[in-house]
Amino acid sequence: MSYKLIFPKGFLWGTSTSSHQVEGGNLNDWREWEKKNAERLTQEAEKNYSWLPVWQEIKNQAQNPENYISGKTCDHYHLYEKDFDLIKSLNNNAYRFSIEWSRIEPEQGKFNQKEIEHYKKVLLALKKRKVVPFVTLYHWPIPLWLKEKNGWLNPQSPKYFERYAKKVMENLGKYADFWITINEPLVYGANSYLAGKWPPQKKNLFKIIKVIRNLVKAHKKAYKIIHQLDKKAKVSIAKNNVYFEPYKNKLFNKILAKIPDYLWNKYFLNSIKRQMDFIGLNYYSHNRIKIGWKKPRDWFNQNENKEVSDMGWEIYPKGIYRVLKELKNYKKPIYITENGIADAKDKKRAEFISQHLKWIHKAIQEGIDVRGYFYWSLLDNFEWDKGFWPRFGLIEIDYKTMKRNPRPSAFYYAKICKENQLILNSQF
Ligand code: IFM
Repeated sequence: MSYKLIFPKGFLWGTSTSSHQVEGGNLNDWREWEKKNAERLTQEAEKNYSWLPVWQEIKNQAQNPENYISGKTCDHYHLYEKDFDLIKSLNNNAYRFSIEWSRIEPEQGKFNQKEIEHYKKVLLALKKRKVVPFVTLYHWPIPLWLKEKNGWLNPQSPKYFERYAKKVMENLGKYADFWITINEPLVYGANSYLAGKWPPQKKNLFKIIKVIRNLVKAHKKAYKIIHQLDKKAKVSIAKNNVYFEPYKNKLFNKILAKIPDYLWNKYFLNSIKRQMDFIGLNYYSHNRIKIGWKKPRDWFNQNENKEVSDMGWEIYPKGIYRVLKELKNYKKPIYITENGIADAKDKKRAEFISQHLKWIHKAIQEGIDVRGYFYWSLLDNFEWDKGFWPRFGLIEIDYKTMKRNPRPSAFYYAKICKENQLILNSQF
């Protein structure tokens, strides 16, 4: 017996990417950092990844410095038309991508018209294929001039961002309705200013607080200017929320779980709740909360995880439902702007997608206004400090030839997109 889960009419079905991860040839703080840190990351690979079930398969790549240099990545900058043909052939009706700030404003206050034209062509290429664009303005790397000025620690940074957003809107505003100002502000802040893992590798509580505050201000300013320039624009952020599960459902852990839930899931959204027209949700996994110190590598509790991705993240589809239930309180439409799995062999991806969609559908049935789903990612791409070995793509990339090869799960997802429904063999 099979069960049909039908999604609301007009539901958006898409995939997501970000500029630095797929375009190639960017000149920003990440590119500089990669060059300086590739050797170190190679040396640390065994310590960082030998606990992963896929270690034997990835170790050569993870111990090669080239893995950590984004370089041309997927060359999406030049091959976007080809990629959009694939999107179309896979029945997607939406696509989320980011504009690279360092291309648009390579020097402070000087804008590169040629690069603006590039993104105009990108947007027109989507329009031609009737694909709805979701445009992210900022997905982590910053221009070099801003890096020199202390990046997001600079009190002027929200103003700089506002000026950049204004320029983009003046030139590209009429080609898109959905705008995401900032991708995953907390993930960025935590890795760059608290864990010391990403550029500029700070470990300082005061700095992360400052950065997050500046990101809140930057969003608010951008929200205002976008609306001034386009009344019908829909603006938000893409927020990575985690389901913080109280370990063994114990009372103490339930109370404890409220702390990360507030700080990680709610603080930023609460701060901008009057400046968001929808919620962009990025969901990947959950985390069990219990008392006791954990080494960073235990943060995903791999000892208790049942099924994991290549990166060791537990596959926990019910978490998306839990997170959605909480987001209901904001009374805004929700788009899942990212959800995906690193799975080089493509053995788990189709099931990952269907199980998450099953829980999303349940949330919709219970009155939560979810209007779209974007799988992360369209293409295999550069996974930040981990480099190229994690493979999130529905489409496999051969980085030597740049050949695109849709995986079986891409066709599975294409069928769901086409029919606007998911067919399951068993009920809940
Ligand atoms: O690749 C990242 C993306 O840049 C932001 N969200 C999570 C993805 C997978 O780690």
